[in-house]
Amino acid sequence: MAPKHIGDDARPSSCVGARVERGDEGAAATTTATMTKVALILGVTGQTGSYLTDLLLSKGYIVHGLTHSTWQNYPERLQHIMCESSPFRSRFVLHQGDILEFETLVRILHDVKPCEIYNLAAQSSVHLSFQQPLSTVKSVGLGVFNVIEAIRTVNPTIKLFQASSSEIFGKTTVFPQRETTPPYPCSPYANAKLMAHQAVIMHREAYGLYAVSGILYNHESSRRGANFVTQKIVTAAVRIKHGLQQQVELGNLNSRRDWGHAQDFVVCMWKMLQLDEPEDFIVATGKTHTVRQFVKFAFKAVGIDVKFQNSGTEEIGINKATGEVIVKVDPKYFRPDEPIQTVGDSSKAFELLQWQPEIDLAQLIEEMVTACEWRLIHGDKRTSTRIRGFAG
Ligand code: F7E
Repeated sequence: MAPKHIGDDARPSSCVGARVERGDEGAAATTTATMTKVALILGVTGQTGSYLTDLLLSKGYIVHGLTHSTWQNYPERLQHIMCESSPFRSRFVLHQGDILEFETLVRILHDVKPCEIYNLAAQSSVHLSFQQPLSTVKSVGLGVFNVIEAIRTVNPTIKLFQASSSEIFGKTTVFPQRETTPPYPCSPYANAKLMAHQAVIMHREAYGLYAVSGILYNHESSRRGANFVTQKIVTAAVRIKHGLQQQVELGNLNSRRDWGHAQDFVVCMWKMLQLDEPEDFIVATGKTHTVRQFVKFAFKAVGIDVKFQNSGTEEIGINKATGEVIVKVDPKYFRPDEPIQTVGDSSKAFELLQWQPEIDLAQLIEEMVTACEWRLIHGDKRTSTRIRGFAG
């Protein structure tokens, strides 16, 4: 499928790096010309891709994004960039295609000449990976081989960021996990992510590529997809508050996750590509909470106190003020297996990148609730609410 370009006039003729040093013969002076950096984001229409786009545009980059989705209008999460009034529109180009199509990747790399590629493209639901293991392994595991081969074919100096996942640690008994913690994946998604993770290391060591993995822990925001537990809970809390829904059914309430904000995580991803030597990093908050705690916090944020009683599949959450059952457990949301707890130690990122998350869980929930309220009032369009605005 031929890639479709929106905003074709923004396509640059070249991009090899941020700065070019030129010796000025005769004048004995050196002129420093700054060239605009060009990045390619694979999986640009997802939550993380959209925040990364905001960040890179705010840093002056020309950003090309690849999405496999077909779209009628603008993708919702990129609407604030692609609308007529956006000052960033001329520096953003959207391409349509799949990372599993090698020819498409090679053609785009030839056309666009990126200096940085961020691979965020893949099926990202752990739950769905149990139902669709092969397609998950293809997009998550094989996709990165295609990207690396395209880089090797077109320009091996392109820097690659690969979105790895805390899911690779799976059933580890090491808490918190570090870059050196042995993996123990327990889902098709996690196995595929581990394959991609190892592929990055292997190609880096074998061919000297600048290819790195950020081991990303759960990262959420108002732009999170509805099928992930944080957005599901926040949306239910807001709808229950407004009388639009009576209760929410959830799966494993005991599961503990290290939840950060996607807007913080993209900063770390970018920093990872600015080093001289390629390194993998844990990207996490270091704090972990149960799904049950998240439920309590989210309902509290809309003014509802929840009390839990019973256990296992009989567990229920009750609105303390009214006595109504507003949370139930439905085993259909259980997974055949999953990590009991994820919590990451990102001290390496702090030491080498001076990165640490700035948005805590309370702020994250508040932002998600505000955005959800906004969507309820203004129809179902996703808001681009941000805590610290980058763009738009
Ligand atoms: O589940 C439990 C569920 O689907 C979080 C992806 O970005 O982060 C994400 O994967 C926890 C799990 O995210 C429901 O069992 C309970 O323990 O929001 P989630 P995830 O599976 O942790 C990692 C780092 C990634 O790499 C992934 O791409 O919540 N849970 N009840 C539920 N989860 C869902 N979805 N729905 C429920 O009703």
